[in-house]
Amino acid sequence: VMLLITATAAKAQTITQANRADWFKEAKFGMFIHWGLYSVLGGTYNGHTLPDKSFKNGESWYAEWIQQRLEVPEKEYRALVKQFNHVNFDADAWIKEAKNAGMKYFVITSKHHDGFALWDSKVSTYDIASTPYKKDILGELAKACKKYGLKYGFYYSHCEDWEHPGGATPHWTPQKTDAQFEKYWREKCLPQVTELIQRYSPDLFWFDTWGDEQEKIFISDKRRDELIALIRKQSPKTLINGRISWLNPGNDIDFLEMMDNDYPSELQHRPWQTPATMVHSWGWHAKDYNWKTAAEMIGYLVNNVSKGGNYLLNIGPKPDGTFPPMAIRRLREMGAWMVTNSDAVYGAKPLVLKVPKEICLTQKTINGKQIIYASIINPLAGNKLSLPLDFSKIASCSMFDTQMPLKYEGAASDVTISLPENIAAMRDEVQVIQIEMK
Ligand code: FUL
Repeated sequence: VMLLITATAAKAQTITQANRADWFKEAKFGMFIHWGLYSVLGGTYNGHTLPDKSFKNGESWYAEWIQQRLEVPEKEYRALVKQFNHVNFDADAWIKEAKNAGMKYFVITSKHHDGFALWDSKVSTYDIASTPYKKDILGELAKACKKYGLKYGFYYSHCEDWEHPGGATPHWTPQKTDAQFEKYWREKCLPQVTELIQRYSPDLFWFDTWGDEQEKIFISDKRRDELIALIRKQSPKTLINGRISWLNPGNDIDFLEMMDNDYPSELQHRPWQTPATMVHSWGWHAKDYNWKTAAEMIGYLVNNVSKGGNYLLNIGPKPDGTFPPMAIRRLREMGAWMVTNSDAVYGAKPLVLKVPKEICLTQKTINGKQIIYASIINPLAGNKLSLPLDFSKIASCSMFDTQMPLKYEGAASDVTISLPENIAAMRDEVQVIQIEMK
């Protein structure tokens, strides 16, 4: 027993700033969920539908912003609590879809900007316990993540909170004073973050700011550090994202959060991820039919991995608690691609060479030999793939999934691989070329 205790203690002590994010760097692909009262409205209120685009005049018009964008009176929005009754919610089914798609972690909105808590919160009655549904959604998901081996994290809107009288609100609304915000911070934000840690022991916190004027005031470095310290003290394993302070994340965060749907074309020197949507909105918008294809999304995933980052792909579940069929089809298609091609993703490191952006390069070493994966994420003009590699060092080239050998020719730093004749017609699939070095 003593040994066990010591071993556990030793394990707990070994978590450091340097290694805390190790799992995250390997995970590459995660599922993001936006689910809350806004999902009940699905983008339409009182006969008005939000434009099915994410931005209008440079501002976000996402479905989860409906309360503010369509100016739903507070009383009416709050009454949605009584309609939150997702009878078909099945945590196991969600996480199984994530797992089969090849995802290694799962992040859900524990509280979005509207301020509604998706768990039974002791510091607010604006929570799941007040709904007819009542069940411990976050607990069931935690259990399912454990079962399927996924890491588990929470989005928590720590700056915007449209329910608490002191929480930040959008910049076009009257602003709170710092003293009011301080009250929100002490009464709701910090206690709720503590609740989430104590009840669910999350592997990750996804905080959210986007550089508004009021954020500069409300999320001061002091408050940022206070929140970080609170988490570190109670749960050293828990990762914290860069959006805890868009303007000044500081050095104590664990990974950078890119802008929404932003895919960098260069290697980043800290762990990072892109939060991305399958459509335009994050929360359910019944009329948002901007579904990206599975191939497009695989392309984003592969792009990010080749630049050292992750891809956190969002689904907005429907009001009955199920995923939209369009999302399920895409997840399964991505999963099917992963079955034959995931070697280019998992355990692979970026390879930095000067190549067109259609080509994403990763590499790994197997039995002492370097294997390069060149994923073609957008159709090339012809069937020739040119890479700045040394011809004399190449042992073989092939289509990765079928292992079909490919001819190649070239010189010291310029190799041309002949791909199948009509590969350019393959518009809806990401093809992986494998290059084995000597
Ligand atoms: C943004 C939020 O305002 C959106 O509603 C969404 O949660 C996205 C992931 O981050 O900043």
